[in-house]
Amino acid sequence: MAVREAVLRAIREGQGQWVSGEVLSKDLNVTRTTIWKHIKTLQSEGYAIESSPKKGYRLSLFPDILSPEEVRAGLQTTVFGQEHYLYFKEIDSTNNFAKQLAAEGYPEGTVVIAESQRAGRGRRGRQWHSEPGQGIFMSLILRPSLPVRELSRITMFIAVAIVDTLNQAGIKAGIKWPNDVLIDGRKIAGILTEAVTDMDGIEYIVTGIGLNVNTLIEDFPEEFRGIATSVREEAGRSVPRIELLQELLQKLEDRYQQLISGGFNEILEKVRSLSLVIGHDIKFDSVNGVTTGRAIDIDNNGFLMVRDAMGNIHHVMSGEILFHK
Ligand code: BT5
Repeated sequence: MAVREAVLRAIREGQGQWVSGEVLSKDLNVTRTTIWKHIKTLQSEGYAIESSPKKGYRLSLFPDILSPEEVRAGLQTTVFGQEHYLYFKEIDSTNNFAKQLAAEGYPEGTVVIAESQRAGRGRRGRQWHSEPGQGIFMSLILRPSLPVRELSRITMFIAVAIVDTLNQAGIKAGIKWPNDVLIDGRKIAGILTEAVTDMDGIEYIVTGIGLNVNTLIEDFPEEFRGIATSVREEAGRSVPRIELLQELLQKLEDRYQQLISGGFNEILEKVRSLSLVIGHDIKFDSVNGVTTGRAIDIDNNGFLMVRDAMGNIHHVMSGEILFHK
């Protein structure tokens, strides 16, 4: 057997454990430098082999990279992520890029994915922390024929699809209207929906999802450590992102189909049942500035219904919810 095959076989048989370079060189009767050269070649071919001067070599069993080859291989969706799946090791923001693509005419179902973002965005210019290689940072182009007033329905179906995906991984989560997915008060995912509209309605929508997958609490910037969580923290083990993303794209497509075929009521019911806001006293932005009231329901357009101290009902389209009690 050629040395190359023997090296590959030995580290494969190591099943993710370290295999010492010294042992390899003795077993194969070649110098350690020869082993090292073969490892280099294998790495350049794409094998995820780690090397450590003390421990030797280790082949990562799950190369957990969200490249089109890896993700599309088991993707069962009809449209989402199939024909147009744009993948970046690093980008400023997947939403920014997807907006450019949408303006150029890229179709519904186009997906932009990045392993890391230099300028991941939340709403109102806030930052989204994108731990390199540890999360799902994606944007999806949609072109629904919805009236502009129903735009909030988009963020709702996305939130439900994220919760569906987490459920599948054995994790229960709730929705903090309008765009946060939380577990025990900590944020696991955020949604950023941006739309371009004209007189006739919605021209296109780019909806961005940031989902913390394998980030450990200590890897978040200090200011987010008390408010953020991840799939890994909740499940107690690291989770292959490829499968999670395939599942997410499927759930997104299923829920979107439901939405555009007249099934928003079921989505709304689900949002109501998962809502962490309904029934709570909250502060919210209104035309009069910040007002307090009790969140009582979510209406048919996806607006939050809040009753203020005077008994007036406000239909809040978007905004910041601060829990009051
Ligand atoms: C959001 O905004 O929650 C929307 C986040 C959307 C991110 C995705 S990633 C792919 C796509 N490309 C982009 O550039 N963006 C989208 P907002 O509700 O404004 O929440 C932002 C707040 O969440 C921050 O001010 C922090 O408090 C918190 N935060 C930031 N990064 C976080 C993280 N990784 N996990 C949990 N919380 C985080």
